[in-house]
Amino acid sequence: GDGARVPVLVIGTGYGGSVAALRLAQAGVDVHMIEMGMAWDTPGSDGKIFAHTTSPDGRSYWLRTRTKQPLSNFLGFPIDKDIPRYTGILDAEEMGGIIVYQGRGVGGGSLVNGGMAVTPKRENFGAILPSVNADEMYSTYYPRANAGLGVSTIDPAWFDSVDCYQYSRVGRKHAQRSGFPFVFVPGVYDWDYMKQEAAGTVPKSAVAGEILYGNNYGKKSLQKTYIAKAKATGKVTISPLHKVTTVSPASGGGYTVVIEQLNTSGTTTATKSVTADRVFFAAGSVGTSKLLVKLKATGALPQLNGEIGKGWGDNGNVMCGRANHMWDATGKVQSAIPTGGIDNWAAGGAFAEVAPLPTGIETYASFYLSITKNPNRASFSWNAAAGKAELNWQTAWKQPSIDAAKTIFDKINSKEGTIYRTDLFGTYKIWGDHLTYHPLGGAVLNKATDNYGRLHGHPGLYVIDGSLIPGNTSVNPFVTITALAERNIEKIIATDL
Ligand code: FAE
Repeated sequence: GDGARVPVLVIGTGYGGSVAALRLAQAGVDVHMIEMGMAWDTPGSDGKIFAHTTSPDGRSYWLRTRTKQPLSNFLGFPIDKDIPRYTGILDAEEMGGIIVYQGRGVGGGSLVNGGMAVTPKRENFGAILPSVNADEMYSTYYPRANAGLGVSTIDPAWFDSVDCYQYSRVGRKHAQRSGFPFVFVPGVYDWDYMKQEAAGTVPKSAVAGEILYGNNYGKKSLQKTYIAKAKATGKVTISPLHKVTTVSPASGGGYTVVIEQLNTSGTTTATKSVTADRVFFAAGSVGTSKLLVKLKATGALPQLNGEIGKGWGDNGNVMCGRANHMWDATGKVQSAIPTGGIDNWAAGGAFAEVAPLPTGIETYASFYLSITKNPNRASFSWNAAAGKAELNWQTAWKQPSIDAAKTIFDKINSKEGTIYRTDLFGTYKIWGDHLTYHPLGGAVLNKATDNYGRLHGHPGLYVIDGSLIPGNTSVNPFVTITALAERNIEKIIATDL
């Protein structure tokens, strides 16, 4: 409540925040988590907590009156539609030259994401987090993160036989015919549950195509893993629909945190002030960067260093579709959880996931999200006149990603005698180069912070989310975010508390 004093306040309930909360609570510390999004624990009038992918409603978007679907078009026709303005689950945040998709709610990105849980190849780790001891990460913290998240890999025999992964098998065939390695991508979906979905014995989630706006059943979001364990300690409380706006040194030590309570229309209904001995910034790459840039520029945290807001990247995300021949149907039933990827990182700088197009009809399309080696980095700065933080990403900076993705798909198209789809992102537009699902950086480890996430200049302030990672992880990021958080919180508990 207003005026309270807490030992630890965590801003955000995504991967970094959930790891911090669990480990601190297990060490005996009381933790208060502040989350701007909703709790996502109560069914709507249709009996479901989350809206379906193909019928978005107010629950689907964060404070928008019209959907902003990543695939904006189908057969060239725009598919966005009007929805009620509501504190929904997916934020399509327009940051100048790029739309940054993020989860909103208790569980952060784990609510909306594809659940692909990928540990980078060891040989790539030095380029991802150069100041971190890779031996420790691969022997201790990646295994700890994978265990905590409940990561496992699909049964290959089932993959080979089931209708809902026909799209992925077509992707494998085309990759292999062009000489690219196809790899299974581990995930946090409950594969046994998915088998029952496919058999028709339980309510369907992934097999019904639920993705982006939440999975009603089989996905192990953070609500079911780290956050469930954290709550079970009895030492963690969570305030949903509360947004942190300011953190500044308190006169008697610790930090004063100003928090706005929101209603489901996004209107502030109360402003509260809490004092915390320690504050963990876990608002995600964009959320943490925006807060820190503002707090430095406005003088609330004047000792933050010049690295704040820098080193931001999009993990090289770029999407595309290919039009298959009639004999390469991808299936009208497609599991929303991708489970395969094409690895051309070493030769071409691209790792491409074979993604579903869960439209419910046969599209003869193969769809891909590529993660590429894009060297461009943007930074956040404070626009005092507008009263907001801005990102200087340029649309043209996606070109290296397109070039990297083409090392895979130009070759496959040439081998198969196929072409790119031009109807998914507009009219005659091949590349989905306007967005990212994987914002990273803005408070980079060992630059804006020390080598464990302690912010320079203000003892007791920490960063513990994707903003620590300088722009690229070579694969999907959440396992690395979780593993780094496990490493850092272990050190912080051992030495700071
Ligand atoms: P994050 O999970 O974003 O959590 C931050 C939390 O802080 C959010 O709940 C915010 O609402 C909250 N917040 C922000 N500002 C404030 C504030 N001022 N006050 C209070 N609360 C605040 O951060 N990654 C993978 O590895 N595999 C995938 O398959 C995958 N698929 C994805 C699909 C989609 C559609 C999207 C959007 C993302 C996907 N990602 C995937 C990315 C992944 O979800 C993301 O990297 C992590 O969620 C980032 O974790 P953080 O802890 O940094």
